[in-house]
Amino acid sequence: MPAWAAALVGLVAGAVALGVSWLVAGLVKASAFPVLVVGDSAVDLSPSWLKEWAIRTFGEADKIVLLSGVSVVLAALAAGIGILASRDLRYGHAGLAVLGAIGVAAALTRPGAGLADTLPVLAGVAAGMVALSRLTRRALASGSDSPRPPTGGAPERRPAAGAEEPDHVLRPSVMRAGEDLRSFDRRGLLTGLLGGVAVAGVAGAAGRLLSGGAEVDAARVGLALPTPAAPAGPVPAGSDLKIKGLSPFFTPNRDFYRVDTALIVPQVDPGDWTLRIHGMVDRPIELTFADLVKRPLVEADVTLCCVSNEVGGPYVGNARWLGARLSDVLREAGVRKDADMLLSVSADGWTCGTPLDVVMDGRDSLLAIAMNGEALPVDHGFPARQVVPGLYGYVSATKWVTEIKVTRFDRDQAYWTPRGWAAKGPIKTQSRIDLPKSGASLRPGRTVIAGVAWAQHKGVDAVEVRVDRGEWRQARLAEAPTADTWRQWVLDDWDAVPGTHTIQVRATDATGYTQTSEVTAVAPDGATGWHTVEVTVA
Ligand SMILES: Nc1nc2c(c(=O)[nH]1)N[C@H]1C(S)=C(S)[C@@H](COP(=O)(O)O)O[C@H]1N2
Ligand SMILES: [Mo]
Repeated sequence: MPAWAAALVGLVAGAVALGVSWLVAGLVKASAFPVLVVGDSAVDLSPSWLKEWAIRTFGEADKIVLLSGVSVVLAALAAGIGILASRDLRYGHAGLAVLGAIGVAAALTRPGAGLADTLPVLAGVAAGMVALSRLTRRALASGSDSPRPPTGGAPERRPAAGAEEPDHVLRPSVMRAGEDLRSFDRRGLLTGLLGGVAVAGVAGAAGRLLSGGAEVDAARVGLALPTPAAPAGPVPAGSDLKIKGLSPFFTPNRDFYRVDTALIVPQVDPGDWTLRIHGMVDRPIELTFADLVKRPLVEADVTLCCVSNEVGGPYVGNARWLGARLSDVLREAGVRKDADMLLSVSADGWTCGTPLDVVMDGRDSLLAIAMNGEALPVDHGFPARQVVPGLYGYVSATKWVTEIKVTRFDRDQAYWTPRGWAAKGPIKTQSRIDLPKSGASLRPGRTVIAGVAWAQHKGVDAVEVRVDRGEWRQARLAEAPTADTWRQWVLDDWDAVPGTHTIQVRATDATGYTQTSEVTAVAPDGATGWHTVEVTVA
């Protein structure tokens, strides 16, 4: 069999393996799909610098890039396995077994994994082996089934040298396969490959249907949001300056940044969801979604921010959240005096460590079920997530939260802590220039400079702007309903003259602290420095 055909056999056998494992993953647990499990493990095992580089370079496309990379590697391996199998089927099977072993190891080391999580890999490898042997045999079918070519006959039948071979023309199956590919059956291979692709496609599609995304979407859309017991106060009229190009006061859900370690978003049915609160408490609690929704719900406007947000970066957004007060639920459970940390766990096993004193100090720390007037989008934690004003997301904002263990920082560690991030993550006062955009070409004359600034739970008191390292000038601040949200700001009388210009911003919070000019990296506890943009005026 020529190498290209063997490689195709490998690719299709690989597709069958993945299709069948997707089907079985749909039956057992969608997140057990081997490609995702291996991708998840790769994310967890890769060093922090690599993860930071990936987030910096690919931004929110990092997951797509990772999965594409895994797919390319898998395709290359499958093609190689096909070539091995064409030499000796046992080599091909051994190759599949090695991939399967990697998949099983990855599946078993995921948080909360059980033996059932290995079924998709095992089924996929078995299906891949069957497909590989059948396709390889099919491709060689005419070689074994059709009459032997004359030159392959027994010595006594071999014609004398130079003699004609009259029966050659009577053997169409040999002609069909071509002179140099005597035992290779193109048509057998083609029908086999098509059959394999069909099996892979049907199994994969069934797996997709079974993995439950559709049901969860339906449950989400059908959810009636209760009226809040404590509605948010009216948003002051001047909170949104409505300047084109400036971040709106409320970030629409579809534009809200997304950061998490989930390669596929956990699909959690609110009918099955529970939240278990245990650990250093007097009375462990288990809440159903119905229990949560029945509680008096609070509305709060809170600006969420990621510790990985570079100065001037996009990982910050403001929303109106609706949820139950986390402190009330914890008080019912009876938190012990010596506890100082909440270790929350998501449906997919991610963990987050939140300082208990911050949650209990009276701020609007929520178990949120809605965002900007609709049920939480699945990407943002449906059916329930934490929101704590003033803490970076990695230490506070657990999405798809299913468990809260009351514990101590000296006893437990959350996901990011051993990976080089600070155990506690209060948000640093920051400001960003939205207008003009960095690198913009502007006309001379009066030009609007505008942006947002945040110092959650402290409040932004002042924003200053300077051009070409000249005098700092006070920007005009928009209103903000509470200290927990960002504030828009604007300086609308900059007289832009031709040339290149550097615009910088810095905020001062209500504690009197002014942003430092010192530039630090996002790790371990958030970037510092002044956002700086360069523009050209001509
Ligand atoms: N389950 C889960 N929740 C999570 C994370 C995660 O990886 N998994 N990432 C956190 C981080 S780092 C941030 S910044 C916020 C982002 O929330 P968003 O995606 O809704 O903007 O979610 C937090 N909650
Ligand atoms: Mo984050």
